[in-house]
Amino acid sequence: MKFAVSALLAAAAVTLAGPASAQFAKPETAIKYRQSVMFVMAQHFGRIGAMANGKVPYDAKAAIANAELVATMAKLPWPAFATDTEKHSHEVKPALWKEPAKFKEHADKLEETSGKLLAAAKTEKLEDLKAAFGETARSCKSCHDAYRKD
Ligand code: ASC
Repeated sequence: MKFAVSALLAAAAVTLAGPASAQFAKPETAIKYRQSVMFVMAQHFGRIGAMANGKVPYDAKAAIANAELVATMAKLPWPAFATDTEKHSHEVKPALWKEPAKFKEHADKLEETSGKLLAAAKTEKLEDLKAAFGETARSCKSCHDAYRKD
């Protein structure tokens, strides 16, 4: 299992450095894919945030269902930041392609924190959910601050 996970991570790292054609029909498809993933992830993350911030009543089952989706979506965007999407990307700072190791640290951090978010949701304790939501939100923000133009 450990081997399978590291093999997958190694494959992801290689894909990130390569062209979109490794997985997508064309660079524009990769961009649409990663934006769609981020959009869906934000919807489900936002539903957890609404509970964490007391805007909607805490519902442990809904929190778990949304956290499962966030944790799954968090694994998906990275190969879609393929090198040949750079010249089509108007929303990304060029630093992303100049420092792939740093970008991968951010990606790994989101996968880690969203995994913790799911574990926290499963404790069915609102306090755990709040803390893990905050930690995950900080990992979203630090990557956006580093690489997203706005
Ligand atoms: C969201 C969303 C983001 C992050 C970020 C966290 O729900 O759309 O980009 O959380 O705001 O700081």
